[in-house]
Amino acid sequence: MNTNAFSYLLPGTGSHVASWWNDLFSFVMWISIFFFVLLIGITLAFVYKYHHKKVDKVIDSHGNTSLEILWTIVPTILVLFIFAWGWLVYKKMHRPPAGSFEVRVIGQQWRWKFAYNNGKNTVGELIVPVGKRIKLLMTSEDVIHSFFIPDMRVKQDVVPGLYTALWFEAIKPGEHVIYCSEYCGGLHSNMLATLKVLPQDEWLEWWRTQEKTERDLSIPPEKRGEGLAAKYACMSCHSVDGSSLIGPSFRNLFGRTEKLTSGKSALVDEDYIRNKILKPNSDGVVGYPQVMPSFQGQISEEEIMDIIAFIKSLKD
Ligand code: HEC
Ligand SMILES: [Cu+2]
Repeated sequence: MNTNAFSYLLPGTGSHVASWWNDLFSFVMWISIFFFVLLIGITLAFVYKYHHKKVDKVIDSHGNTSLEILWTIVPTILVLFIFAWGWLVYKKMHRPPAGSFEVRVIGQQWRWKFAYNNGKNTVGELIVPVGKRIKLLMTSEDVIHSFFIPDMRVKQDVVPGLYTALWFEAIKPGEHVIYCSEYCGGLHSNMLATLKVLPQDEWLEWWRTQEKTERDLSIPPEKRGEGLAAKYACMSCHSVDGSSLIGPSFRNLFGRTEKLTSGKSALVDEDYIRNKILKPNSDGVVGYPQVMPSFQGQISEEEIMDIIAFIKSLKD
């Protein structure tokens, strides 16, 4: 879509608002370049023209009214013009148009959760159809975050106890990165998500497929658990190969005795894992930050059992 001489300075262009924004940006850039060249050019020309080897008499100058009026009026008009243009683009990007498709966004240290009107939920992935106005209604469970999709040129604070909103309309299918752009704690930089823009028919198919509530019993539980650990993003903090990421590795975890921050020790059994998933910050493993989020209310007992089976299977 719409490219200009300064595209290489800008993120991708995912919406009409983004391309209007690009136009304004390049207008400001061209003006800056024009005046840079003009002013430096005049300065250099005068340096040359009035060099002391050429001119030995100092000219006594006391200002020039018409010049002063010119260089007051021209920049004033330009700046007001830029303001008006910026205001129009800002108005369009700021207010969600009526009839937009609504998705609720919940920020939590350190991930983005999305809730759709038909009961679907996703973590770390916002899935929308192309060519539809999407309104995001946003709040936070803990601290102030900021929801930022550079390719759409939209950014908005996400505040606990308050709803804020933003909107965009994607112009082509594809993927865009979503950032948290407000420092929100130790793992702020991990707080990424993906905006997936699907063609309308593909999106409808995704929208209509019922989330499997029945577990697929033809798959062994540890395999189901592996899928769930990926779905709930456990794997962004826990490895399966023995290496420590943000949390301890799942390899050879089951049956181990852990030292806890309270000074007690605990045997890693089924109950310990279940408790950790539901109430992680009560008493953590020594040597790790207490940053694991609670999955209370999001994960079912069956799913917890499958994840336990998965962790149990990771034994040498
Ligand atoms: C944001 C990172 C993060 C995510 C996501 C996360 N954890 Fe954790 N987890 C940790 C950290 C850090 C610890 C160690 C501190 C503690 O015990 O609270 C931990 C500890 C654990 C422990 C105890 C490990 C031990 O050595 O005793 C288990 C079990 C566990 N997590 C399971 C899970 C499961 C299952 C999920 C997904 C449903 C998950 N975690 C998601 C960060 C995370
Ligand atoms: Cu954040």
